[in-house]
Amino acid sequence: MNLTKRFLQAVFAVVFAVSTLVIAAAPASAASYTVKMGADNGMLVFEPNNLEVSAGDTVSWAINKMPPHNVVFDDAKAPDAALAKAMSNTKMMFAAGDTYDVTIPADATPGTYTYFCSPHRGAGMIGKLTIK
Ligand SMILES: [Cu+2]
Repeated sequence: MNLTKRFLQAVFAVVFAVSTLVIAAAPASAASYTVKMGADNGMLVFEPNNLEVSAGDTVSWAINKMPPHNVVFDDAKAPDAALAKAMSNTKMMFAAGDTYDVTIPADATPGTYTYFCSPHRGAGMIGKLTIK
């Protein structure tokens, strides 16, 4: 076997190994969503305030306008109270661009989970996350 052929075989092996890793790291169906906290016009809302997601998807709540904000799921009304608690971030977020990310677990109980921003709940800063 000449050296060129051996080299090409080695290159092919590396390319195959890397592409396998990339495929394993990024399931084809997973999607990413961003929810703005505070609309561009300064309204105290989540935008969008209604989102439908699947297991494996990631939702990123991002500080946009009128902070502080947080993301608190209403566990009393949730299809799965433990998941609602796990997805909550009661800590206040202040800085523009700060994000809070949640990846929907594979064993998530489907249904609609309602959440709110605790300082702005009364102003209507409420959102819905529906897990399919
Ligand atoms: Cu808020």
